[in-house]
Amino acid sequence: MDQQVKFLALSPESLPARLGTLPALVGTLGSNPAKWRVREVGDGNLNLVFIVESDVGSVVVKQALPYVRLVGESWPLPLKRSFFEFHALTRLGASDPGRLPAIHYFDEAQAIIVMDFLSPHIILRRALIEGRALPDIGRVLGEYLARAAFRNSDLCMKTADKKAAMALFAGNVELCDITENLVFSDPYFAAAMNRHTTPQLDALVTSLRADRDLKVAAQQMKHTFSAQAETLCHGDMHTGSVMVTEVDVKVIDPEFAFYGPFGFDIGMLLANYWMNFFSQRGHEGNGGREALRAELLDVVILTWDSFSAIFAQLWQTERNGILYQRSLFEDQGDHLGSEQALQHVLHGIWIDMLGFAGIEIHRRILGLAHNADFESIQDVDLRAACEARALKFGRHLAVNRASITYLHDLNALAMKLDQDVVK
Ligand code: SR1
Ligand code: MG
Repeated sequence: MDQQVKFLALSPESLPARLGTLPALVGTLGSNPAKWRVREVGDGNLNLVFIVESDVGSVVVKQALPYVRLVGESWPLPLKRSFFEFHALTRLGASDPGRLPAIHYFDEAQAIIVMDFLSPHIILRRALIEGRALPDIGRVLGEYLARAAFRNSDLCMKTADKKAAMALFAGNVELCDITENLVFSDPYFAAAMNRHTTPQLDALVTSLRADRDLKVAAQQMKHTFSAQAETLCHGDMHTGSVMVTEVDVKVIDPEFAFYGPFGFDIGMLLANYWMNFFSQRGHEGNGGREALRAELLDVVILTWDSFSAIFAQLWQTERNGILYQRSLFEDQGDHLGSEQALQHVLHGIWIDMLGFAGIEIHRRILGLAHNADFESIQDVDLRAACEARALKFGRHLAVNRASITYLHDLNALAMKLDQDVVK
């Protein structure tokens, strides 16, 4: 007899009956599920997300669907992404305690994760679009990204543990496949699911698809993504995967987790800051956004500075893995050699980070999955102008990444493009 439990999608109506006796939920919400209040709030591309509240507590219940929610049942997607999200939440959370929501319960067969309801947090992307003052995101996320990158890599882990971790996440094939296609390839040809602001961007899109240097750069980044298994990446580290209050920052949604390059997550995040920067002209309304624009560019610099500072600190204190062993450097009194090796590793991360950032900017404007920063600009001509500036900036990042030295120079270019009249 088939022992497999049939997958059933939750609904606000069925959730209390289905989960109402689980000790993990009862402990937080109380033992009378009839009094639980359930709302489905998922607005992402893939999953169901419920907020469950009672008079005594609250949780979030996230359930994967067997297809891509954004597209529908015509695009099946395995439920096992929930398994990878569970393990990524656990491992990334252990790398920087408190930075990811705590897990209350996991049901692999039903692809359900129950976790902390983050309140009064809001999605960082929304905060940026609304022009809210930013919490300490540059420092906090830069430090988080460094801890996660370093502590899940061969710089720190026992080699057997790192190889086992790579094997575990190697199964997240379908989610990597989404990134491999949607991020690195589809934007550069007439892929079926692409869309862009038309007709305003048509000429620019045509020129980007014919841009040999850009296409080679995109494929170099795809090569790095698929072949450089350096650390556990979140895999979808955009501003929609961060929740904030004025005093707290949380990272959510690591279902795209995989073993990949050190520079991937930080590159995706910087891309999303820069995209928000370029979108701000479309959100000014009655008030100017000069201060926020300047703050966003500062956040870019702070993110990298914090990342490299913590990475350097961990290099001194937690470098216990198989790479750049102390026996070759510090133990021989060769501190300069250790420093040279560190700078070499950071330089590689820097170049990859810029390349990934450029490609991420392109795919959010040319591919299937756009972002609200641009999409919510009602004036289509204005939106296209913002997008065009970002596309030009993204090309520069991707193609010239190896010869860029300073974020200040990039920020100056972003400001210049932002002030240009788009032809
Ligand atoms: C089909 S999924 C499209 C996008 O949504 C996710 O958030 C990832 O960014 C993915 O590329
Ligand atoms: Mg997500």
